[in-house]
Amino acid sequence: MPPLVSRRCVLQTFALIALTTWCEPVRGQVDGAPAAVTAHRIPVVFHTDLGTDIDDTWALVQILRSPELDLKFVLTDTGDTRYRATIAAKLLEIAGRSDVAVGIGRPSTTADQPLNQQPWIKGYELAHYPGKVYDDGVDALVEFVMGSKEPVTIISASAVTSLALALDREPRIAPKCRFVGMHGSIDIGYGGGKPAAEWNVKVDPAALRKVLHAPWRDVILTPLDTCGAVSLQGENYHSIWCATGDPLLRALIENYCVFAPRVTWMNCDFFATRSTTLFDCVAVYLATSEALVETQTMHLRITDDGFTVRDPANGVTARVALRWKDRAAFEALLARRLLGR
Ligand SMILES: [Ca+2]
Repeated sequence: MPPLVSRRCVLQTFALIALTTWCEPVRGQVDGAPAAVTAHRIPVVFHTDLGTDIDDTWALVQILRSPELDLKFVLTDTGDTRYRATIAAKLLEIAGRSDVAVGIGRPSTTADQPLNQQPWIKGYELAHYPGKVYDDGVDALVEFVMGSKEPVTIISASAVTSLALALDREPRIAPKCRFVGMHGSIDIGYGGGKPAAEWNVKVDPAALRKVLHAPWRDVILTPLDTCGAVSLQGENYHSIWCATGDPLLRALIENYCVFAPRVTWMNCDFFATRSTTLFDCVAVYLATSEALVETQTMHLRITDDGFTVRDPANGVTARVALRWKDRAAFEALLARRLLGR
């Protein structure tokens, strides 16, 4: 038996045991409503490639559990966008949030995008989602933004092919939105290494160039320099792993258990004790606060091979969360948020 198959079998068995012998249920919040509702909640679009890496799933739950944010619309992007929309719809339905519209972005075949959460949506029909599903998610996004009475925050956790398309169809969406993105790598790359061609840039650099040049109300990015260092471990993770009485967190951990044996770019044999890197969760945080990061206004050039390099003369202006003031505080906050505390 090839080693990869063997590893997958062991992990699948472990994941199945974990799912069936989970910790005691934790009582408490059992729906998707935030723990507290602030006076003004920010209308949010979540732009996502949910279903390849698992961090988008964490980020979607984080949005649903952030009392400052009012999720209105999910737009899927890159690869099999219908598959991604199906995961979003099933999660939203479990959260009791089928008031959120789901838009299917433009599908693409340009990058290898494994469907690591496919078993979780087996038997779930997107057509049966009680909320709105738009086959042309790009048009629906434009319509939503143009019809919004107040500014919208786009939390982008994906390559931006469909957002660039939306700007082509209706450039006036930009001044109505704030753009918060998980994109780039300035001084630090994956695993703390040297600057890298970050995935969300590398998949479609021309689209990101177009998006960053648009006249948004504000642009703030979390590159790998900040988001690449975040994960939940110890009690922060354990409390979520054990929250089996909470349907949304249970769905999150189910997805993680499905993902772990299938992911090909790491040996995810640690899923019972910690999360993977939660890149996209930092973008969600930046939509609510910047208190725990140091930001810098920078001029960035997007290279054709997916790098984001400083270029004071010709770069596009963006605010960048370049360093943490207190990453541990963020991770503790993230755990509390996910738990609805
Ligand atoms: Ca993502």
